[in-house]
Amino acid sequence: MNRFLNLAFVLLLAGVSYGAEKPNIIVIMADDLGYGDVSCYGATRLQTPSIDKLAGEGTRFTSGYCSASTCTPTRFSLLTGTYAFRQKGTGIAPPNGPAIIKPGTETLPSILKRAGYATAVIGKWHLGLGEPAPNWNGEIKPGPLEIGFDHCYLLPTTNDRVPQVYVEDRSVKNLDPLDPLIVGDTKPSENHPTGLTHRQALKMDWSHGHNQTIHNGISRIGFYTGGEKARFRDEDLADEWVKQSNLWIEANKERPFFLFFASHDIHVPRIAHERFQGKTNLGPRGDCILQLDWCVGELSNTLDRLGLAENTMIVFCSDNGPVLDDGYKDDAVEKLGNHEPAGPFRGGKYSVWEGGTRIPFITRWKGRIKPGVSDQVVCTIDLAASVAAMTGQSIAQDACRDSFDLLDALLGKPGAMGRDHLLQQDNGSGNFGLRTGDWKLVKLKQRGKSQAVVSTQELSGPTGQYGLYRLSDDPGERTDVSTTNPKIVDQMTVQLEKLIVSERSRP
Ligand code: NG6
Ligand code: CA
Repeated sequence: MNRFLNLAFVLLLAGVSYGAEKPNIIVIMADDLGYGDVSCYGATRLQTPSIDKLAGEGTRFTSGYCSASTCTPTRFSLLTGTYAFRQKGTGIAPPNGPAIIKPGTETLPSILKRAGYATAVIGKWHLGLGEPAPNWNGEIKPGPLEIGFDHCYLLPTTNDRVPQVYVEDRSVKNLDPLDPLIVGDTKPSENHPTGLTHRQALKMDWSHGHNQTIHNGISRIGFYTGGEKARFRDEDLADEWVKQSNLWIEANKERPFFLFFASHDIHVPRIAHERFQGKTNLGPRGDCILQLDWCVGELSNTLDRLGLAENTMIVFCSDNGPVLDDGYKDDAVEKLGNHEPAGPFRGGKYSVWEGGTRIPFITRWKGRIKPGVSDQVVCTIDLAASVAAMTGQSIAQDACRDSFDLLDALLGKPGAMGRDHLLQQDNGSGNFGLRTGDWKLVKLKQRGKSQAVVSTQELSGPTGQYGLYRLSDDPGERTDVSTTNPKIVDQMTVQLEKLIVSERSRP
């Protein structure tokens, strides 16, 4: 008895709780990848064998969501477990934007770190760095290392924004102090070449925005000079992140690890490595999907090689729905043909229609998740509470305020329930979607027409501020049934407004 008590005491001190499981966790988040962009979700114009293999070995969700239809708010919610609209300044982050997630915030990585995990983010960050701005030539802080990651290897924002350098832990990699990196939003000198002044020489022309500093033949959002030795080629991003991920996994294979692999594919500018260029008939957008699939295959191979596949849970997802023309002339519209980036859903990036946030969502844990398909509603925002439950960690009441413990549903357990409701937001305009069971309410406060081309279909309605759709009959949200279902509209409007003004929704 005494020996048992001693053992229990030792386990308690070591933070081990009974029933807790600590598999490695890899979250692979694609960028701007739509529900219909991969073959296991219905794409026929290209094949994504590695993503399909994950789906075949795990649970493929047909109602898997990200929280928002743009990048920054989805990533904010993934990491904090809180709806982004609850915090100001969580819209698309600019090149010199400060760290949006404040040090001390409970996050997915901080929970896992407490559970004894090694934690890293490799890939696109887009959640701001530094305070009040990133110190490109010195220590870049706060950043991922202040909110629970042990290691980071980042593209600071998006690759259509300046600068094209890696931030490794707290500094710009390979920066020569004699050639400082200067990033700004005003033109550095009269003769600084831009996408406007040197348009003829660009290797990929812009269609809207994206006409400032040129690097690697592509003009971007924002201006920069210097840091020449630190700059990368767009073509090499995916390879570098796979290489860095493999190194990090190998170095941390003896303990539980959490890797957030944040791919830049298939965000603009869509410049895949030369070996993928022209390999689909969908243009660069399709080629980048192949590159993304290759990354997934490489990471899976690494797990197999190291004998970790049965001890690693992979979550594959996207940060928002698809867009065709997002600022560069890359033939995404012209070569689309019958490819349906959002699958059967309406809208895409920037919208609160299903296409904005319903995404490919796959969980795989070999030997633990029984292969299958689930129609339960799950969201990237739920990973924080779910992995806390899995690893036996408790979360303070005021943290991860909208994250639900959906562990059983995420593990594909038969009969396990997903969410009964989910709020969907855009970049923060005040438009919302609310899915409750089979019903979807949209609140359209703003209807500005953006220059981005999200779909080749022109759909109208609803006529009022609110629209109601029944997803089982009408997954494409074509027919507004609000006038024939006034009670449901009333109930859901009250539910939506409550969710918006309340501080939290986590049970
Ligand atoms: C928009 C950009 C778009 C893309 C988006 C962020 C223009 C005209 N458009 O402002 O190209 O970068 O921001 O995308 O500049 S996200 O996936 O990171 O949210
Ligand atoms: Ca995105």
